[in-house]
Amino acid sequence: MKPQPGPKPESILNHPLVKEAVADINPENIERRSFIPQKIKVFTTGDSCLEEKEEFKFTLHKEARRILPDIIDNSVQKIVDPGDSARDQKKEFKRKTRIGVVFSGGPAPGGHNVIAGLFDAIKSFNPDSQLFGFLKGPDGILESRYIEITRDLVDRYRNMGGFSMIRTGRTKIDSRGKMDLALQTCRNLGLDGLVIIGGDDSNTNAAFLAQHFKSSGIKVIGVPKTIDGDIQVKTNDGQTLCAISFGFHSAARGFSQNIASLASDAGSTTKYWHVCKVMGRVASHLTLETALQTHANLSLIGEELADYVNRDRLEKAEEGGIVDYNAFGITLRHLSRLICNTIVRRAAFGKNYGIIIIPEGILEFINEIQVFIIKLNKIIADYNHIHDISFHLVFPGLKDKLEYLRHISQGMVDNTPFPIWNLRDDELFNQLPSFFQEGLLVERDLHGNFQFSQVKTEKIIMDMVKEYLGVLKEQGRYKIGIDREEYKTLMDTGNLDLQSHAKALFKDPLADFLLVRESIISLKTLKQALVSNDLLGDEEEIPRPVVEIFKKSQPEFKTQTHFYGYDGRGSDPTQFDCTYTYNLGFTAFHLIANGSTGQMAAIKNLEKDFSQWEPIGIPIARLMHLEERKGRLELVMEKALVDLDSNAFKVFKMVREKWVAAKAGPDAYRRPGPIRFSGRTEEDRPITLMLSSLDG
Ligand code: FBP
Repeated sequence: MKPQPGPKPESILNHPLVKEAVADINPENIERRSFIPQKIKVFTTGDSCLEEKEEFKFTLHKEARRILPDIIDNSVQKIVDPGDSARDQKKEFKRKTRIGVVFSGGPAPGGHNVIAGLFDAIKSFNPDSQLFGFLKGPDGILESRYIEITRDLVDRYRNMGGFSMIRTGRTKIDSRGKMDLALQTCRNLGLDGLVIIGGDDSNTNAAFLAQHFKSSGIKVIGVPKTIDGDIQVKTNDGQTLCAISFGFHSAARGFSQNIASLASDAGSTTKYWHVCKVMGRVASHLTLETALQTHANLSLIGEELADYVNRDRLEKAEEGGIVDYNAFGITLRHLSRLICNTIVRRAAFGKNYGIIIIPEGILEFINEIQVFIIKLNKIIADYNHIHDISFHLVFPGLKDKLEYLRHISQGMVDNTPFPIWNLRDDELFNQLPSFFQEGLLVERDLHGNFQFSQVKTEKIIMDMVKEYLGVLKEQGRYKIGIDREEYKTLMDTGNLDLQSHAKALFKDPLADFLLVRESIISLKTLKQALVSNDLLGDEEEIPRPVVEIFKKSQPEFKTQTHFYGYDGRGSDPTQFDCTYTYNLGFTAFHLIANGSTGQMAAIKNLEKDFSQWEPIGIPIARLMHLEERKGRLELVMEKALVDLDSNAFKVFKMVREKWVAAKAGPDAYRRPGPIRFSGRTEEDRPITLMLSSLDG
């Protein structure tokens, strides 16, 4: 039969199925965009007023009082229903308002919903009110590049990941000149308020702008964004006001889904250790959450490692009546030993595979490396400052940079008796592999932060692990345990006596997983063991099944490395982040409408059920401390690190041995599944938050 002609090439694109197949959106996106998150009750009743919550206290930094005098006395403000009698007097809400919004720093899922919340709030009081989005981050403010945000635009991005609606950037508005420019743009636009959606540095910027804008009457409000989860606010007496920044949950879920899939691959092929570096510039919150989500075999928490004490070393020193300061804090070498320990223990039960999670910022917690980072920060910043030209422009290659460091160490640049980079630093630095030296010298970001994402941390650690495993293998201490049943089956094929051979070959001949004796590390030593146990004559060949068993016991350590960061940062938000951010948008609007400035919009009780959420404003100036930036101490909002006393960490510590699964039987991996929109398929808040809600 003659084949029927298909549709003509030009008309095939009009076929409904083809149209659907090549469309830019799919049913999941449509469902996402049409989802309207729940609003906190106070936002459903109309206008609001603020309750000053003087009872929440913080330790003030005197530098903050000096630099931010007009906002330092702000208190925590709770957004409450004014009650029917007061409602009509709140004309401010109905007034035609103009607000500007900007994304600052790395993307975090949920950002578009902050804008959607702001938009819905502003329009609900007066449809003529306007929202403007500054393009490509703070540069948009400085260069007066913005768009008016319309309903169409908002509807396209509701509940969708990324920051692509108005894009983002990392420029810091850090000089008087830049602040004047920013003020001019906001004045020209006739803004009543500016909302800065960003991380710790951007919220710091929001406070500085609030101070600078104070007399103009333009309000500045920050919104806690960052997947890193390091914006968390507690009062002096430990009450949680902001449990986590937005985007954290979605990013952690995105990473966890990928890591869980790797676990399933690893458990199937049993040949790779998957090494997963997970974002988080400094704090290990994302690693902790991902560990709880996936039950990876080994998850390193930087904050715990910083607290590390080498007990053996300490005891030895105490016996000798001395103090060994090197016993405190962890070194790269010691860290690699800890990782090897887990690998060797699992191998003993036939599991020469697994999952390791390494936080991106782990180097910050390793003494020897942290010292290098701080010293290099200062050297680079001083150079830029003194010469008014970028260090990286003048010394583009590694060789040039190393040469400059050598000059410093020899006192040729700074001839004080204590140069910041001494001969010992130079010697130690030169022992590092060049890829790692390059990483440590990488250009700092615009806020002066070390760019951990640019360093192959996992490579330096895993190279040391591989080297030490090689030593352990030579010493016969790294071996794969043989399943007893497998041993029996193999020996039966050669009609060999099980018990006498087991006695000669294995450490514990009665164990379920049989470990070949440490002394047997080659075919030669294997033969010696058989001969000395009268199981083989000098001239005889080793029986094939025994050779097979020996080969099976010899591990080959193979790794695959993965970096999880940009993918999770761009993922679509979870329902938790959708709802959280939508309400943050409302919070930011209500703070501005009530005349607040220098506050960070936040939701109290986020770690609890939605019915208990409370919108508040937190005084940013009161969260500041001094931190090293660009080689100098600067006033910035304090980052929250993993709290080793939190329930989340304590639970992790108590159950992690189970996840190592160094025993017979299956692994304990958990599959959290993808971020979905329909059905009850994901938990309603991060696991770390759920556990923290149990904190006293
Ligand atoms: P923010 O603090 O701006 O939210 O960014 C966090 C982060 O995603 C870190 O986890 C990561 O180290 C860094 O950004 C990477 O930045 P870049 O986009 O410059 O590569």
